[in-house]
Amino acid sequence: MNDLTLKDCVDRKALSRIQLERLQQTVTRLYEKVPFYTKAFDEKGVKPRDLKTLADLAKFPCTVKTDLRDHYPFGLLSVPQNDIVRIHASSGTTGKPTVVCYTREDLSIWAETMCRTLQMGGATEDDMVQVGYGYGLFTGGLGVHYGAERLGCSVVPMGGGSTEKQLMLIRDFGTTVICCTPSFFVHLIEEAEKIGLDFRDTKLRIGFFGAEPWTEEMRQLIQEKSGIRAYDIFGLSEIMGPGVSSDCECHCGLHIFEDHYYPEILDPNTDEVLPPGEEGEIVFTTITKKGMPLLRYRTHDISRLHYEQCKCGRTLVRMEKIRRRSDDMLIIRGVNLFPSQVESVLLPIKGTVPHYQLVVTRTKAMDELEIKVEVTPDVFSDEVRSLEVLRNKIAFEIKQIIGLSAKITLVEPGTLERSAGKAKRVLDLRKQA
Ligand code: DLL
Repeated sequence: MNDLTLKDCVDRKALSRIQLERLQQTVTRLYEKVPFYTKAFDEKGVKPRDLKTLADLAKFPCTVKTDLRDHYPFGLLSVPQNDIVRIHASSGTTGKPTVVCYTREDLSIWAETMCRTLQMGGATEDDMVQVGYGYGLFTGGLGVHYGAERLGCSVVPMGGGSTEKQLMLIRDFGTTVICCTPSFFVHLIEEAEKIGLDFRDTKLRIGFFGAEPWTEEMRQLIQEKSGIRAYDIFGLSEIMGPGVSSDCECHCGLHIFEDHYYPEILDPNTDEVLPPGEEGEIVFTTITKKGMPLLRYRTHDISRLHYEQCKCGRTLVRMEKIRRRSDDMLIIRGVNLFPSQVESVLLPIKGTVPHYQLVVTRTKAMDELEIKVEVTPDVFSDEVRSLEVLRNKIAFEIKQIIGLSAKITLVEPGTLERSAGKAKRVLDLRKQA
């Protein structure tokens, strides 16, 4: 066990002491250096000295995405601007991007937590890591890159997209670790099949997949089809980027690097802090960040926290895999639906491939759900009757498990748009009506 892995196994009492000390420093810093927080603390009637225990954090104000937008681009810095050595931004669907800034020390912590992520999945300095996340303002590429370099791996900064080249490098360079979105890796598997490349005949052995929700069913499918071990990696730009938490070989939740990112679960409706094990919105406070620390940042991601020690020996709290966001719930004819529920139903059904899209429309106040599903080439070339059987089976399962009647459209392999970044699973056309 090396020094960094030891950090994942620290005694929880000692960890709480470190967290409290770091939290106290963070609230003091925010109150003194960031006018937005000075005002927010005063409005809530709290002072940094009110944080005497970890539970006291609940008295402090939360931060939301629009706060970052309202202070675009550099209004939330807690250091002079020339201490900032890197800037990233996440592209919102509307308006200005959300900007995040890092000092040299922040980048070092980020590289450390990303390095711990890679180690958790069994990567070592002997690995060759192909970074298939986008470089640029998105945090995926550079975040993983510096973590892999910190570990001492040989890093291939491939970036997103360029399917053929990705496959060529995997084969020719002998890439052992790939990092990209799970949906893009599924695309790579399919394209590899087309050119007769079986990942089992390459050196590829581990994948770190994240930046979008993916199910346990998808993990199994990826592992079966490619022969590699698939790990979930979570993060968000506002907090740091990839490597806020990640799963270990037990796959029973993602360990949060709690010595840097302090988590809470809130009831999204009442904003109350929920006890361990209860489901709610995960909220993070950065406790070591200097450039742009954030207090109680509302992620909209829904999860649960489990504090019991993991079988892997790590003591770091585990957050359940994110299957949905509080803002991606579709309400169709009164039934609540999350895109990941559809994924869980579809994947075990033979003849389908893991590319699907939900199209929601409204005709005369009536919501309609169409699920477009790609099928395997053999099913598609089969007779009409077997397509009909498959369509009925999917419709039946969706109705049984989710409680919704949906129109199922089976489409030819390769028809749905592939993304090199985050997959677009939902087309909600009701808003445009
Ligand atoms: O997606 C950072 C990242 C890059 C994470 C590469 C992992 C790998 P943002 O673009 O700011 O940052 O998006 C953050 O993406 O709040 C979640 O909703 C979602 N997300 C990220 N990782 C996962 C995951 C990057 N493993 C938002 N599972 C988050 C589910 C994820 N959702």
